[in-house]
Amino acid sequence: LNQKGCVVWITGLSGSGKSTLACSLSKELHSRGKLSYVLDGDNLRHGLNKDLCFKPEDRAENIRRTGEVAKLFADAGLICLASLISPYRKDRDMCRAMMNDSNFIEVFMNMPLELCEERDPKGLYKLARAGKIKGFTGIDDPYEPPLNCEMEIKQIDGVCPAPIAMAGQVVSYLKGR
Ligand code: GGZ
Repeated sequence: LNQKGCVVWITGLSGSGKSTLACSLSKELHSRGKLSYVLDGDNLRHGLNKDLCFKPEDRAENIRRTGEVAKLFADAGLICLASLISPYRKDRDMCRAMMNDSNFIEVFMNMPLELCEERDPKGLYKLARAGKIKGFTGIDDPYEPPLNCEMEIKQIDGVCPAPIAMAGQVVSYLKGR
């Protein structure tokens, strides 16, 4: 296996396209003969992290556990793609601190809240606006954007890059390091 493991940590609001990027990136890496594994916040909350809710301590624990698992995958030589809102800077920095800094690539899905809310794939923003979900990130819970992330994905002239283009950006970055 001619590859060095690492963690690509994808952070951003609900509906910003984290899971879409992770999925597209995993396909792109596979087509290049690279082994990857996706750890998706929403999925992990059905198993490993099903005892956790969304208060700050629980989000911190969600991210800590996922970081530890991601590190194991990276140690095994895989490119681990972790897609979690991970709204708090200190939680993301804790994951970075768990591993060799050069093995942690933080990717910020920098999409405007308005876009995420308009997409609202699961209708959660609507529920949050109606007060039926409390502590929803971006509505009545904070999101702290990264200050020093390795990569940022954003709209160009108001247009969101296609998943394949976003994946291409990350692959180029990975190749360059
Ligand atoms: C944010 C919430 C909440 C609240 C449920 N705040 O877009 P989704 O629906 O499919 O993914 C979101 C998921 C967030 O899980 P994470 O593990 O990524 O969050 S964190 O990193 O903050 O621990 C969203 C759904 O769960 N969801 N309630 N209150 N997102």
